[in-house]
Amino acid sequence: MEQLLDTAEKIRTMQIRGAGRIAMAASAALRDYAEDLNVHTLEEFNVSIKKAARILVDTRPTAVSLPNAVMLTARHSSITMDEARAEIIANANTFIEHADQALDKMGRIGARRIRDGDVIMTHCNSHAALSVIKTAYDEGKDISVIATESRPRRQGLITIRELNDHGIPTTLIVDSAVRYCMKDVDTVVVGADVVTINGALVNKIGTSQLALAAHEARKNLIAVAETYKFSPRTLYGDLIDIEERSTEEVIDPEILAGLPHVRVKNPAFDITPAEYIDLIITEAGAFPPEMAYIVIKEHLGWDLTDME
Ligand code: RUB
Repeated sequence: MEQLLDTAEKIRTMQIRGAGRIAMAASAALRDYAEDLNVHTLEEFNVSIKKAARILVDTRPTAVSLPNAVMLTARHSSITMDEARAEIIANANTFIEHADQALDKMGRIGARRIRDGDVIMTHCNSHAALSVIKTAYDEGKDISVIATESRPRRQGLITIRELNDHGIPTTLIVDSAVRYCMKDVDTVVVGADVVTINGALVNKIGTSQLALAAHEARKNLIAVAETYKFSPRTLYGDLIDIEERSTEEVIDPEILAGLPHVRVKNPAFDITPAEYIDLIITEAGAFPPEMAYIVIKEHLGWDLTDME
């Protein structure tokens, strides 16, 4: 349990972050927990797995990759404890392998949409978006990137380091420079925390501003999302829970304490409607956002009635 709690804490404090990495870490944590779980009956085993799954899912509320990964890992149809344990271990290994391969596949599929000479704008730090950008570059395309800082956690600094290390010419901008710089951009490429049933994209706060500016300037916006970031929950009308993070990420608490009439809001994600998204790149192919339902139904690999 200690190891699982450690992973949960790392996700909560964002030492492990990004929807894909969170999903893989949670799946691995549940696998290791199941492997070491020392109980006597299948019932006890199931109760403990359910509790552990809850701890992981409760760490961050928005990225659906987390509950999807946990559910795909924890489900089993075994009637003995040893079989259930083996099934969960196999589920996790399959999920993690699939997630790893998905990044490569999305890179190759997405890179086809990047032309020689393109200037790409990206936001926050998305392994999926970076896979597309790096693959296009590795294929010999002469591209450059405009990366946003992504306040307040400044994940853009991780992105520029990664792009720099890959040799890709990169310009860092503050988030408020997005619209001003859009004239220089050919394509916007971003990651995803959730793709909803109606093709809306939930991603780092500010993504919808990039989308609005891209739409206004008639530039394409591509979202890159593994199929496990599509949300079957939204099929049942569930609302997406947008994470509100600590105000301390935005302003020094001592300064805030001296401003009794001021309150601070720190939403971590926002929602971009489908009409601002030109294409969603998944490991199963490139889809218009209107096809989100098909992706959920055919590629997520579970029975949707499970969700009821
Ligand atoms: C990260 C973020 C990323 C998506 C996709 O937010 O919004 O764009 O999670 O990332 P945070 P990836 O830093 O708050 O976790 O493509 O790596 O899964």
